[in-house]
Amino acid sequence: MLAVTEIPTSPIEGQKPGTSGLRKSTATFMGPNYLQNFVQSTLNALPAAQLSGGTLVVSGDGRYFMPEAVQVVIKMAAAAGVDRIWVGQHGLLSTPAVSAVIRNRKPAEVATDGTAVAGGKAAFGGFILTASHNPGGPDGDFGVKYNCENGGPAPEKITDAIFAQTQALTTLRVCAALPDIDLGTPAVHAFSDGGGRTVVVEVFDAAEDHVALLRDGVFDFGALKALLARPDFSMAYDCMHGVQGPYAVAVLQAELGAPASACLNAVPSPTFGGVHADPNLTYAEELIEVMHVTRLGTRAPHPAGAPPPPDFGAAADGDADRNMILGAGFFVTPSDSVAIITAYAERAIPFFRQGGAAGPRAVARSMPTSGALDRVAAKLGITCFEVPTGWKFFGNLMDSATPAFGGADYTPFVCGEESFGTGANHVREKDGLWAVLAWLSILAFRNADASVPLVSVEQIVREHWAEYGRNYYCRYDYEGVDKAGATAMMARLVGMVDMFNLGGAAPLALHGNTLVKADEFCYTDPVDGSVSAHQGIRFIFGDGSRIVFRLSGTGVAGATVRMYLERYVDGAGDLGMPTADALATLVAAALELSQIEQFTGRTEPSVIT
Ligand code: VG1
Ligand code: CO
Repeated sequence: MLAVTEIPTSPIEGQKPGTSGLRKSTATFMGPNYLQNFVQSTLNALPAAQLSGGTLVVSGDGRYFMPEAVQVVIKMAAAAGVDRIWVGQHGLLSTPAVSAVIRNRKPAEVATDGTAVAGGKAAFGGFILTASHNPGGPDGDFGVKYNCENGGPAPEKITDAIFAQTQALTTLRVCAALPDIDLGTPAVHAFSDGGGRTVVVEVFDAAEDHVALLRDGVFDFGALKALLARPDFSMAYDCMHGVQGPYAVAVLQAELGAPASACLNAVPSPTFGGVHADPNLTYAEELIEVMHVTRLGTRAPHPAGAPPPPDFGAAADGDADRNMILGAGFFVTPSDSVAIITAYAERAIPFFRQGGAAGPRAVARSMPTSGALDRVAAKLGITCFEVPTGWKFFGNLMDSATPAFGGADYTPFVCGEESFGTGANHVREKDGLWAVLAWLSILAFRNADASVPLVSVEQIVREHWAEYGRNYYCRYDYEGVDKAGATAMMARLVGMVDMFNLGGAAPLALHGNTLVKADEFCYTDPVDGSVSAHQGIRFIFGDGSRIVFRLSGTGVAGATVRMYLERYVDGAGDLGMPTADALATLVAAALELSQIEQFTGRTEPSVIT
């Protein structure tokens, strides 16, 4: 039953992991050996000592083709020497839950048929079958992320090794006789070859590890329960038909007593119900309507006779690592969200008081994320790291205190990205549910006295701006543009950066603003010294405003240009402008600077958020 079948194959072009995993159209992934080649290349890139007798996680976000892909990975992992394979029920695990499972789950000791299967190890890594915020379904995208033993996304040295394997692959190795596993029911399946080797496949409740971690190690569920019990408080969490549904139901309804109406679209669907499960102002259409927020993040007019919107709203992406936070008629930018969570962390979230800690010891944000977090860090007197886009760069900072690095201990730690990703070192992924519970914790902290009217999300954010100033912020995405045009545009911008730094006249239409710095962001990891170059082009102006350009590393068709805009106004300035007005001059400068219309043919971005 565990005999290994060798199947000849040949390299497939373009299997280079991007910002987070390999993403291609579903049709591409379903093509001959496409998934198999990538899985084999990943296994080949891992140390043999880890694979042999080791434990591996495989699950995904429920998208089309995922159940079949889970079975493929199980058979290939067994052939690579893995003795335990862990799968969430129905093949589901959110990305942060995979991280929690890798870090915390203990192996079962008895199989469902009574066979003793003691002696298993904790997991050394996991395959997450998801294209994350990309659309799903037969006409959408599929993807594979690989996470390492710390529970975090594979760093560049591993993804480079995987890519090298894809280019030289000759053989697939499969335990072809292993039956397909019934993923519908939690059970421990043991398969023996009669010669002393047993392979164990454990199917378990998808939510249990992650929920236990959040409940017992991070938040005060009692305080959250009290908030949700207030008759003047209501909330809506849009799971967008992705994998967050089972977790949102387990936490909000089962643990915290919220009504079923608090969870929208909470049953995972292979096509995400036909919506694009990306929690932003463009794609989370249903939620922004419920919350009375417009596509530009402003307050929508209250429809006559309609009930008031809930006090708190949130949305998740397909694999549930992202979050969008809304108040009634109010949008919280992800950059503000991570700053505000940090400001309240010590007071509102027990995790940040563990072991005598007085709040986070350090924070980090991706380069394009606004500087709102830096201001909170300065006030707290802690370091704020600026890393390239992509969660993998946060992991080393969180693990810095391990003996291998012998460095400073930066934990507890908060980090975030402008792209609706927020998290802490309780896992090594961004964690949408964590962000929602962090915001509920802030609300619970501010609203502990039920006899006083509710302090709203909007009030909390406005108070924060009054104290720290406001980083007006938005991002324009030009999705699926012609790749050659986008590349030429970026090359021209690099040329302008060079010219500026050589002291040449900056040929820039700056609308009255002075350019003080221009560069291509290059990051040297302070923990292991690894260097990541070409991480985005920055133009920084005299008043601290920034324009940043990057090409997406997660898009599938053509290229996606991201243009990030930021302007800081201090607490005494005008904090109440609509974002579009506050950034109008900067947007005009960015469009002229980049000539994006000439290069891509697009007059409008596809997403503004
Ligand atoms: C985007 C975001 C980035 C995020 C990445 C993965 O990458 O900008 O901040 O970490 O998606 O998110 P890019 O290269 O397209 O800009 V997920 O939720 O899709 O894993
Ligand atoms: Co995601």
